[in-house]
Amino acid sequence: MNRRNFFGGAAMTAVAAASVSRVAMAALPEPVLMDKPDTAPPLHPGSGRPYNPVVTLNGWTLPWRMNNGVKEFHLVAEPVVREIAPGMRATLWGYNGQSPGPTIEVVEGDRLRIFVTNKLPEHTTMHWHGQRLPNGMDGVGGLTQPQIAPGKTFVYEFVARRPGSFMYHPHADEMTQMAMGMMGFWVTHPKAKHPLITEVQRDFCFLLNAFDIEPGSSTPKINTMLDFNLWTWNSRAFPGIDSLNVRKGDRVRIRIGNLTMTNHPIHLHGHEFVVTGSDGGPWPLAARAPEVTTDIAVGQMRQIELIADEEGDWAFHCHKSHHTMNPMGHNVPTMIGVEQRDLLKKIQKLVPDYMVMGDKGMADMGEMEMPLPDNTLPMMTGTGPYGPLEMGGMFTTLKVRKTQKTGDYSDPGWYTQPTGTQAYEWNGGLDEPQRAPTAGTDPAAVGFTAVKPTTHNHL
Ligand SMILES: [Cu+2]
Repeated sequence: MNRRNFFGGAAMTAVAAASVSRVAMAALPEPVLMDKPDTAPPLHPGSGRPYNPVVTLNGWTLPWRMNNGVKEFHLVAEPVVREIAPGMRATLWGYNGQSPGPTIEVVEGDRLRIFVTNKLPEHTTMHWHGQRLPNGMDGVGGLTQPQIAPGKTFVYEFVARRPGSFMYHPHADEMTQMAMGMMGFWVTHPKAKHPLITEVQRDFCFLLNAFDIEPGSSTPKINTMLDFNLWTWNSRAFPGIDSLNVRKGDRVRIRIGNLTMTNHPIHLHGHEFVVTGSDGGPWPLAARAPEVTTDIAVGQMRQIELIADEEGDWAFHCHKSHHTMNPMGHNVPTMIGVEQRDLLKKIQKLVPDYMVMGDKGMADMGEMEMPLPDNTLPMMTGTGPYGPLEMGGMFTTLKVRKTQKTGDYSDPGWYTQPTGTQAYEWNGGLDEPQRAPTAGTDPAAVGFTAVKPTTHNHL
């Protein structure tokens, strides 16, 4: 965080009361900027109503100031450089130094004033997705307000009327501005105990987004509709996405919003979870059921909750297998089972560096040391304690540890399985597997031990 511009809740109130004149207090809150893509620790409120803060995966929460009982935030729309994962940086548009912008956390009933300054080369607006607010604060350029021209600042004022998980994004040249990374998370905490909102020990949030950036370049192709090559969580791709680190027994909430152009079935290993709410608010108990995967459609938000009672490093990812890959060619023919060796000799006479790919599958890609163009990521990457993970994109892990301290979000490293609890290689003898005979063959003649026919056996 930029220290020069840092004003947390309590610090801000003290400064405002002690030394700042009424004129200065009436001016804009100085924008707080972030220069790193790391997961920031939770920002505990120093002023206003108390709440349990969220942790934004590879993101941060925007500090505010209190001004005569109104919470004031300042968002600056601007070009940013975002590290997608170590080795690749993207030229995006975002807010306050990053894409996505900072998470805004408020409490039900809070009176809000949000300054939005446009430092982009074109106009923009801000739409507060899912909020109950006066129509003129809804941020749809041309419909509810004039556009915010470059260099101008607009003010949005409303009361946070209902608790839940929301997001913000422009409603101006939307296709371009969202494809460039303009979005952010919003959490409205309940002001008191709520019958449908459980207290949790860990509360994570992130947005699903996607970019199409040609290897060797850094600016997204904004006209892409479906064929994106970077599937990201908060503009980070595996192995750039931090793990979600929790203590065994914690109740964990994960809030997810989808601002891509397709749906994402989000899947967690080793635990069941319940969808407890969406941008529509907390769900009635009768609408909740145990799941291990939940589909999040475009423009939707889901809150999932689980008790993290199984120790280990549990994969947490989008179940569309192409979304756990980094840049790849989708037009490459499948070569499984194709004998390429004779062809290889002929090609290598012309192109000595030519490599045969994928005659046994694509797993070799996970450890292949191929020269890449500048500024892109390997298609399958990441290394775990037992070798290449062969993943990319929308993939990370939920790390559950007995030893993780309350309030500690740091990465505990890789899990060591207790002796006797890991899959192992079989070194004993193996009989030839029995296979069903083809029709018209005498089972005895091919060594097949006939199973006594039952009503379900049509052999
Ligand atoms: Cu997906």
